[in-house]
Amino acid sequence: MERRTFLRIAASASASVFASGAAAQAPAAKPNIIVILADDLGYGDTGPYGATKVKTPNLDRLASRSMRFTNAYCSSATCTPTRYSLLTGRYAFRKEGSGVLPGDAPLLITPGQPTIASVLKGGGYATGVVGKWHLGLGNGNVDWNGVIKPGPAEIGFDYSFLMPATADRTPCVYTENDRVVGLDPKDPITVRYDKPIPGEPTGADNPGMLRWHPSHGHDMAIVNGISRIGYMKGGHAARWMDEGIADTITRKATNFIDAHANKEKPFFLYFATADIHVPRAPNPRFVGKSECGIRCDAAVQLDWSVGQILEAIDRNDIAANTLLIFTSDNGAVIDDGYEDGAFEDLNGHLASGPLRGGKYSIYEGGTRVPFIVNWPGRVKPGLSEAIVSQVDLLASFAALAGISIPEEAGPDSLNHIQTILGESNESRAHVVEHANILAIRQGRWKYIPAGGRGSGALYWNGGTRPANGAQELYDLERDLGERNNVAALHPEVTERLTAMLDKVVKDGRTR
Ligand code: NG6
Ligand code: CA
Repeated sequence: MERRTFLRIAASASASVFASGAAAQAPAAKPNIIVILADDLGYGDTGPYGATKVKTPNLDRLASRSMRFTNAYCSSATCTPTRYSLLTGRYAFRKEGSGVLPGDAPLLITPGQPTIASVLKGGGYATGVVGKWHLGLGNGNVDWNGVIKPGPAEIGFDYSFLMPATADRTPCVYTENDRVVGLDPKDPITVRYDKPIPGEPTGADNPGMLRWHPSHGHDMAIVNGISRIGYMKGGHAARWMDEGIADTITRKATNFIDAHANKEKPFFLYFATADIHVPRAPNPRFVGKSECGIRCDAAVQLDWSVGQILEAIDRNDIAANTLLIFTSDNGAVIDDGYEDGAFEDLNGHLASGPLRGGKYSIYEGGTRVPFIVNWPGRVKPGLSEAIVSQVDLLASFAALAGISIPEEAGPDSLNHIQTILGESNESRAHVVEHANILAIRQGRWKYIPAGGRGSGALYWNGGTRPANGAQELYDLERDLGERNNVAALHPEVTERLTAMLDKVVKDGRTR
């Protein structure tokens, strides 16, 4: 047996020993772990997943040295629920109120509920989160001028630098470790979502002040000539410049790597980019750098951010000891509320690649996402068609680092670390897809039950589904684009998958 093969088998054997909770026999590998979570990046938006009109050289280089997955899922077709599931290892459909949150929502994850951050921290990691949060902060009624708690610190992060909600929601400021950055106390911040703040211009009343007009919603507070969701007053010195967001948060992320590389503790960094979510206002140095408009220019900027992370890894010489995963929080959307030309400038670019639908949609384009796993020396470059899910990261990272997790942790998080590292082709037994209805994928089959609320205006690429639609069954091996509903031909399969989905829902957990 080759030495490398032996080492790999030995390493994975010890990982599963730890996962099963047996006595420690050898020190577990505790690599640094970096998760880069892009926002609204579609399955087909990058070079490694077939894009040609947008060049992503850093992701191409990364992918050429990584395991690239073609059947990887986020939990949900929007942001908040996916982030909840990723961090807690619990399907968000189980959590009431885990839909897209307003910017003044309280913290969605209960302090004490295990998260990837708290589990790894408990296992000796230094933990940090940088970028888009969108999981709520505080207990309701946040005072943005004081200490904002509970937040990331209460669920396991030693360090945080956040955009509290989304780029298109107020407050348009950063927080660092529980406080707004750069706030002038003489210009305090007020945020509200229920009604306008007297004296503050809104997009609805001042279209002449806007760079782009909203196409849906987004007609409240005006910040940098862009009207947002939510109202805001004050905090002028602290407000972000949209064109500088990628620079700012990428620098905070690489600062975290520089500060924690090669220290006694390994580190976990969760870097959540604002790209390529609306409003798409990339730095001028990226404008016009793609052949598919402003949305793709934002993808070029995202690729730059990834390149900066790779450079920080190289500069600190930690590649051999760093597991890096690049993925997205939901599928692609073209018009997500602003008339920014994204649709007009598509130029044939297929944001969802070969998949049907996109963000918000129950079809594959909603939740099947890029997933690139890099760990030089440990993860072999290649392609994996195994079904994997972000919800498994908690249990899988814990197993990798030799940390046993309590029974109640990550109720839907299964240890699939060997598949994630490309050492096994074993798929997750099934995966639930969550949009305005739940669907289930098992092996080649994708089943969407009858019913559901239906979906409307923002849907594209065949993503629309009528309210109370008929049941749908697709054979993804033959019909990746979900064009031929074969439910009527395979009643035994629809029955089996109906029962399977019911059980996942009723049991309250899958682990
Ligand atoms: C929707 C917004 C959309 C986007 C989304 C959240 C409207 C009409 N649409 O409600 O623009 O902000 O919420 O996106 O307001 S996510 O990626 O954070 O889930
Ligand atoms: Ca998103």
